[in-house]
This record gives sequence, structure tokens and C-alpha cells, in this order.
Amino acid sequence: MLKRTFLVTVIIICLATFAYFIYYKSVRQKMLQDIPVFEVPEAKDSITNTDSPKLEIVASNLEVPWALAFLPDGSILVTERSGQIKLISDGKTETVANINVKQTGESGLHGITIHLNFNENKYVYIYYTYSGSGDETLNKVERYKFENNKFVGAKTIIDGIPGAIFHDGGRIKFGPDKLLYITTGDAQNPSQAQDKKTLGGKILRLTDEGVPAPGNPFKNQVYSFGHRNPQGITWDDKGNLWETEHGPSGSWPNCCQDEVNKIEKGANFGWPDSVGDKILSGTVGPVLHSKRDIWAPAGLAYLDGSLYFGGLRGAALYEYNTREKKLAEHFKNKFGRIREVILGQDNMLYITTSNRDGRGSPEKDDDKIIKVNPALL
Ligand SMILES: [Ca+2]
Repeated sequence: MLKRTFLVTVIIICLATFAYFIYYKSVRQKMLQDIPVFEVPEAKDSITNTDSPKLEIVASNLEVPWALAFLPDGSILVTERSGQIKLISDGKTETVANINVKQTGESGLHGITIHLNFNENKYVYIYYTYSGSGDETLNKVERYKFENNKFVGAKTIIDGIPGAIFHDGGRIKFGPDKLLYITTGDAQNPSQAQDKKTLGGKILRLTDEGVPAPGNPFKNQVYSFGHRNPQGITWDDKGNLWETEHGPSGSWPNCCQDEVNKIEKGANFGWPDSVGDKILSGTVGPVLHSKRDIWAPAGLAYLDGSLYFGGLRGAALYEYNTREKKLAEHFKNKFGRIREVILGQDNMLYITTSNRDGRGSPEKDDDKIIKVNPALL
């Protein structure tokens, strides 16, 4: 009798899960059909916050787009984790480089950014994972010239950043001080985040030529330390550096608690000993964290008092209003996993899906770059 009750319960649970899955897929497909396809605007100056639609698809059928960089002419460079760099221009997508990356788990081609004087020097910087000697997994930043739609003249900016299947960091951006900031993960070796002499579990700061920035706190590349796997950085209108970072992935209390941090030069952000509200002496706690929820936060952008960041596991675009100290959730489960979030020259947010990264359920035209009008959120 007991056996039969158990069997019936199992069958009911299976049927309910299946029905929910079918319902969820059909609802999401319907929502996606309502979004217009992106058309390149005739004059950028004509865009205001009110005459751009809430959502536009900029590109589809991408493979785990990790980071975006905007060129002065309005075209977009996008990295795909498996090693391609694509150029999106006038509505067309073209592969312009194939980088020889080591793509396992989370590793591969990650960040991309252009030099502040790109108009003159055509420099583009990328961050990626590769195989060192033997089985060693490493990350590095390289600089190329992007001329005639080709990446030429590779120069190593920094090498020997510890890598692993997971926790490879990888966001790179120039700050308002014209210096290059690089986020690195602990490469599954948590204690190295506390070692100021290693490059793992850090935010690094270099000149555009790859020299440790003058004024760095420890006279090396390190700007801040005690990070687990920082995935997003941005600056607010006062020049403060903000960062998103994944919390631990064990079982409670050693899970969840994904972080948004306000970065201070030379500060210890606590990993692995300080987690969530447990903030040990000498370490700086997060401005907010996800408590028992999991965001798996990625790209980070700032506009008009709000920090916007993508949620991979959270499958949402999060908005933290720094003035009201309130967190909002946009597009929950609408697009699936959200990775990059970056502000365009048109003050629109550009977000990427990450449903083909092995942890999502991709639609047939995933992954996408979606332009979001923040004024209509
Ligand atoms: Ca922390």
C-alpha cells in the first residue's frame, strides 16, 4: 500500500514538473515575439530616453557572449567565450578574430575594452584563459590593433593570472583615471585571494602599457584583494569603483550571499573568511548581498544613481538604486541567464543572454544582445 502511494506521488510530481516546463517555455516564447528587431539609428544625437523603445534585439544566435565594447562609430565588438570576437555593425554580425583559448567550464574568452584613444591608436584589450606549459591553466590580457576589421600585432599586457575551470574573473575596463582595471578570480584556490603577492582573487590596476599603476597600494599590480570571483566593475558619477562578485557555492551558511562591493584602494574584501554579514576585522563587507538568494551577478553598469547588473542564476537584470538603497528585479526569467550589462554611448543599457553556457535552456535564436531603455524600466 505504502509502495503504491509513493509511486503515485512520484508520477504526480513528474507530470506537474513537465506541465510547468511546457507552460514556461510557451510564455517566454510569446514574450520574445513582441520585441522589435534593432535597427541602426540614423543619427545618434536623435536618441533621447523617451523615443527609444523599452527593448530591442541587437544581435541573435551568439554563443555565450561574455563582454561588449563600443567603437566610436557605434558598432559593437562582442567576445564569445569559446574564442570568437564578432563585430556587429549596421545590423550585420561578422567574426573578426578567433583567439586560441582554453574553454572548460567557465573559462575562455572573457573581457574586452578599447583604449581611450582608440581613434588614434586602434588598441583593443582582451582577457582570456589559455593552456600554459603542462596542464597549467592561466589567464592573460593582450592588446591588439583593430584595423581593417582584423586583430593584428598582439602584445601581452599581463600574463600569469591564475586560471581554473571555475573562478577566472575576467572583466577589464579603463577607469576615470585612464588606468586599466582587471578583475581576477581565486581560480578555486581561495587562500590566494588573501595573498597580496599573487594575481588571483584581486582587482588589478595597470597602465595602458601593462605596468603596475603608479600609486598602487602594494607597489605591484594589486589594487584590492580578498575577492572570490569578481565579474563586473563600473564607476559612479563621483568616480567610486563598484564591483559584483559571486558568493560561495556550498550549503548554507557557506552559500549564496552574492556581493555588490564599493571598492577602496588597498582594501581586503574578505574572501574566503568573511562571507555575507560575517565581516572579520580588517575586511570590508559588501554594500549589499543576496542573503539566501543566488544572483550569480555578472556585468555591471551605472546610470543616474542606479547600479545595473546581470544575474546568471538569478535570470534577471538587477537594479540597485544607490540613493534609495533599494534593489529591483527586471525581466525575471524573461530572457534566461543575463551576463553582460554595459552602458552604450547612447545611454542605453546593452545586456547579453548566456543560455548556451551549459547552465541555461536556450531558445533557438539564443544567445542575444538586447538593448534596454533604462528610462522605461
Ligand atoms: Ca567579500
